[in-house]
Amino acid sequence: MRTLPLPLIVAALLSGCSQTPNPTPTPEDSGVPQQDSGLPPDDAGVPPDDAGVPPEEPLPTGPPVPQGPPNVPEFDPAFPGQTRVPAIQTQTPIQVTEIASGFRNPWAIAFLPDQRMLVTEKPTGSLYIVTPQGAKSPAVAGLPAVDGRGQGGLLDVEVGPDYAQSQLIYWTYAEPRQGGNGLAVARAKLVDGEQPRVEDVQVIFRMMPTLESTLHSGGRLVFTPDGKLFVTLGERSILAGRVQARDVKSHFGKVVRINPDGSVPQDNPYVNDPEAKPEIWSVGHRNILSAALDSQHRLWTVEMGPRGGDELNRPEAGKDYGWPTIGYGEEYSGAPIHESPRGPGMEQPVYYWDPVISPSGMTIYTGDLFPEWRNNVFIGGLSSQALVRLMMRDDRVVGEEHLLKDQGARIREVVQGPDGALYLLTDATNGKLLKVTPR
Ligand SMILES: [Ca+2]
Repeated sequence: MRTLPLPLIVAALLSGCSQTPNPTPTPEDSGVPQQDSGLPPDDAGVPPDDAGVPPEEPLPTGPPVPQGPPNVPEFDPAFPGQTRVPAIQTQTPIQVTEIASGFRNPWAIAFLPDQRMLVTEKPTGSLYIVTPQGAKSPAVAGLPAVDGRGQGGLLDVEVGPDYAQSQLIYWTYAEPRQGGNGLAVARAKLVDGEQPRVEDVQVIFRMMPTLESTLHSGGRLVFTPDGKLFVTLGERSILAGRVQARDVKSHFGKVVRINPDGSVPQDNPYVNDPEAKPEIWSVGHRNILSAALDSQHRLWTVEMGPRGGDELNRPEAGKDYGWPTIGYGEEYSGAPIHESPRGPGMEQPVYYWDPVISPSGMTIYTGDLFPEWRNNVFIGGLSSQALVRLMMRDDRVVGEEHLLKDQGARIREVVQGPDGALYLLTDATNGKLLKVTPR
């Protein structure tokens, strides 16, 4: 084996971490699914940074988290540890406190600098300001109408990186349009007070094309420290949308990267392709409902897959994540989707779940309240009714835990608060805002 001088090894490692634009052409004829996908669940996910499990500690061993048999046993993982890693158990006793309830299918939490929270309600299109003690404001006035059917509605919310100066907040929603609907990203100035409102609403991004579908809107927002904004976009679930997930002329099934004013960063991977939507960062996703950055500021996502095919990815610029051409899982009807879970020119997921967890929401823990959780990935689980915890090493999953099963709740959102606690939303007509601390 050839030995590289140390500087070359370092250079090679660094180049592997860089965001070099590297467009991967995506054939338009690929990935025609055999049938419509029916009614799927949702998606999301996020892994850790460079830290993870300290190298001197032994990796977890033993059986995986108890779960049913795989839906598609004929699909083998591409590498050891791509699914069903050993189960792990949190040692710190956990306390779950209800902060507030009465939210109609809440979707997202964002913390204001004074530790109050913005909370969105999906079907009603309402946004609330909630104190750490659970007092809820009247619905913030001035938000545009949403198409609140199905997986649409008011989705994510983020506080702008320059909020202290600008008071700008950002949100995603299913925008009613002539001929259908589509995800939009808006921003506005939040005006606080007895009756809070937003002013100067600007739509900074519109997912195109417009299509009539109530499913797979995507919608997670992630700001990066260099001032860019990632937006995750679903493929609308119906066949007419699914076939566009690897087509760079469409926003469906993509991660996009924009500036906070909606303009296109000039180092995006497809800016020099006249056929492509220039906002595109990565292609071939199904419905990403979880997204977060790691300590190296790299984006991680979890997407709602088909039956037996939820996947954790680390989307890189210009790469193709394969949907609907490759992937694990099958249609909810039981019909096959993919001939193979892998194929040339398409990325393998870091991890997949069969059966699915139905991911939504994601955070990578950096707090002090649970030292044993540091750099672990937390993902909300809808159908799995769990808070999914992943222990990572070297960008691979090495341990998995399904927390809070005793709550019997669909977990839509998980964020870390400024106090190091985890804050969750449950998906229900009487949805709750929960706080997780040591007991
Ligand atoms: Ca994939």
